[in-house]
Amino acid sequence: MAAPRVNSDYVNQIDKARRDLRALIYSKNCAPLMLRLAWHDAGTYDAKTKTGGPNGSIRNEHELKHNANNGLKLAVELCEDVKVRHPRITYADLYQLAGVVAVEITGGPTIGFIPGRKDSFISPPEGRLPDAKLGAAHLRDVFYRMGLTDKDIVALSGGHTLGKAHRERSGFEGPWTRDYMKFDNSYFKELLREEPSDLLKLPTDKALVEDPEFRKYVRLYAQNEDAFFVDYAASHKKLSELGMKPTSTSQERLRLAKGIGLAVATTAIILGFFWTRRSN
Ligand code: TBV
Repeated sequence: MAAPRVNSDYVNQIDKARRDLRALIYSKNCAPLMLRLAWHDAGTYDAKTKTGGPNGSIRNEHELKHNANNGLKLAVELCEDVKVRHPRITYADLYQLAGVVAVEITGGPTIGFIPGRKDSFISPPEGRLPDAKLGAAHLRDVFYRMGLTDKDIVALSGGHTLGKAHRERSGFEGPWTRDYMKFDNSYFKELLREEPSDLLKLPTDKALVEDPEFRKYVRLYAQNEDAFFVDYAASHKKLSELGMKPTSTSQERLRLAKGIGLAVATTAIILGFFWTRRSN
């Protein structure tokens, strides 16, 4: 499918969809689910084959049936209300915008959003998202495949500051933090706690404290929420733009055209100057 034409009308619709999403997520209390939707649409990216990624394919019936996506049909249906009101916006943009708004309205950092993602009906094979039962090596396999780094892994895992696991969806149960509708650095504080708690720790969560490279970031983010917010916003933006060619937006083409025009004009003036001097 073609990339949407990102003109002023499109940007306008994005602004309106952003407001609709704030209201929707507030009234349905579904920020964690929306963040998970954005992550699962984007987290299938394979940098080598340039397949998967934030392309709206998660709305396909068969991709929603992938094991990792249990429960996300509800999120896709909720987004459909916004899609109907702003039909030009691609599903790919809409789901990523929902993730950005979910973090914002629960108190997290502001995440830059660039529109222009293409929709696809081609779903990636099952098994590209991380398996909660595996450890550090597996997390690296999955995130390196997307072109992401150790720092991205730890920062993005901080997304578990929101929400909880549901036995009927994943087999696990319970929240990772006490105030699970607030986006903060408490996930990392809980990871480093010595005394046992009743909060959820998956094998993928434990891997972050046990691996020395991951642990450095866990300690930093537990101590310094500002550092976590800066890194989280950068990693989330990267995740949301995997496989996207930002230069294809019409605004950037316009900027490029202006730049070339200016360069040509400057050259002409300089040449003209020397030409005049020579002929005098
Ligand atoms: C839910 C673990 C954001 N994450 C969630 C569940 C599990 C995991 C529970 C699902 C349920 O029962 O409702 C088991 N999440 C993982 C693993 C995968 C996954 C291993 C791979 C399939 N998670 C995450 C990142 C981000 C999240 C990078 C966001 C940036 N996940 C997330 C939220 C919620 C879950 C906000 O994966 C709560 C949803 C790298 C809700 O409350 O409904 C940390 C990492 O995707 C594993």
